[in-house]
Amino acid sequence: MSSPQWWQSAVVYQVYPRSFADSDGDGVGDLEGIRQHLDHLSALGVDVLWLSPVYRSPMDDNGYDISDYQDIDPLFGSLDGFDALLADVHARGIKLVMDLVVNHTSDEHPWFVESRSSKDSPKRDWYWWRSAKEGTVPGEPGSEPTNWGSFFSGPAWEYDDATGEYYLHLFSRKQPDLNWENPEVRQAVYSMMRWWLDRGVDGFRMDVINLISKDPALPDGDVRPGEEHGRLGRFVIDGPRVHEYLAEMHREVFAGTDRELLLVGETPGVTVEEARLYTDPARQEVDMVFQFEHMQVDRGASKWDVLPFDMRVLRQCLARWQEGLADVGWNSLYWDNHDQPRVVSRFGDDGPCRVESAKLLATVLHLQRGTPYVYQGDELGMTNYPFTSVDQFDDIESVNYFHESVAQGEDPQDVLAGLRAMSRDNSRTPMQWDDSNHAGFTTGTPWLPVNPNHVDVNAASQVGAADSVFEHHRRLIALRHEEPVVALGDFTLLVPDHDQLFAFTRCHEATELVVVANFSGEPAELPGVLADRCAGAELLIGGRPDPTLTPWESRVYRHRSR
Ligand code: TEU
Repeated sequence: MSSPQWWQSAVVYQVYPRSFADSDGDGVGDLEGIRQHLDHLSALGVDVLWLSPVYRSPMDDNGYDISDYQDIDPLFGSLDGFDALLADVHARGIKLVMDLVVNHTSDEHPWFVESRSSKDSPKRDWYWWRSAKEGTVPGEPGSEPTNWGSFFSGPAWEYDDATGEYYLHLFSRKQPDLNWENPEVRQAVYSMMRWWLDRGVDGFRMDVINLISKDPALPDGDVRPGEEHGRLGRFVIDGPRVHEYLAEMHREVFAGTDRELLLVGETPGVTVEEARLYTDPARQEVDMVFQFEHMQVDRGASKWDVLPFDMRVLRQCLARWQEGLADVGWNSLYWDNHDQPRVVSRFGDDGPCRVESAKLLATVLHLQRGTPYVYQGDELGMTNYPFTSVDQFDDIESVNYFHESVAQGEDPQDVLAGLRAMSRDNSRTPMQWDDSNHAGFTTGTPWLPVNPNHVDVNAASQVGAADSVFEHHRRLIALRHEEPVVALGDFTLLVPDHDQLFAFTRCHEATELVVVANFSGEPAELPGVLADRCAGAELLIGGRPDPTLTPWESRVYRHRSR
């Protein structure tokens, strides 16, 4: 990378508006609630606020189904309220990035309503309409144009009586896929993006942006044993025209602006090789992408089939991404977001070592090469929710999966165990502000239950408390701002075969950081090679330079003038 970019030394904080702070007592978070809690973000020291969708939406997928891209849903506030929030965020020197969901719209978006109205509609081709498979009866099970299964269970095609054709939806049936092959669709999206930039937003987190180009032949997918539908990944992930579309978007929307913007693509299924293409600055597509490989290290046959966590697999995966994007492109670093369970419960210890393991995870996250994303509550070490029944879930993916699996004869308790570990609702329970009723999130009834551990795990008890997870995050964020090696240094994995330690160096000019993390509930001796590496260095983060690391202890050493 020629000259450093502002986002290399930036930290992003993701807010899931439904669950952050409710200002009006309806049990759902809103824009005014976010505005009232900006002190929290300033105290943490983050540079960018990414807002999950707040647009007008029927909320089938909590706002990832948009029916008006240029309005705010009344549940969250209004455009005026949005402008007020943006002004306050900017006044604090923080940027605001919007979620951009343009692989699909809501089925209630006027574009789709028109498209669905007749085969001759001028917007018919804005979505993927196809007739039933040849020789089948339209509308009957098995007549879908392809055998693809949707990410949210069931077929990826929905039959529409009005015109006797099917439309494609990779996600819920209320999220029809836009047809990016049609240049009018692309222009409509770009024009909407320019409208938001003109309003003052500082970039976009682009939802499933690597799914926008489909193989136009729409071939059937492989059906794995025990599965009802075919896999569609090969035909929609990193599809044939995706780089062309992103380069066009860049030219049409971002070229010529001298503003500091952040463009981050969410790219499930992306490989290192593809990520280099998306994020190579010379290609002018996006600044960085979210890869998913490290979110699959504990995954068996499906996302609900949870394997025991093995740090060595995680370490190898992350190191591969560090090395793969070392000379070209850039990494987004994340453990959590609104689609993942809580990392302390997943890769750490949400029992006795919750605080230590949350700090270790923060250390390893913030000090890799890339831009860190902190999801609301990560900075407090929030944990998974102790779900006991399917009625406690709200998420469409979780609920559909439960019913489909049970209908296929699976034991409801087994299905529930998978949901308890992996459901997206684990990270969507309300933000834990204090130990009061509903954790200070709402004065009403929260839309999802508050984790009972809010009496111990909350912001009020951590902000300003020396040994807290919050202060640890604050420290790491400040270090990135003060010390160029954090943003710019090379990454080298150390002791790659060690069973407990995840250790690496970051080097830039005359400075070297050595990061050592004991990813286990047992003490770990510092091996000779690491002890040598740390000898004579300043212990920047961590209690004592003992030869033994305590369970889940992490340390950061710094050498000057190496
Ligand atoms: O997620 C896309 C994605 O690939 C997954 O994380 C997905 O949500 C699911 O967990 C697959 O098992 C994005 C959004 O982040 C998610 O909230 C939306 O539901 C989805 O796109 C559709 O817009």
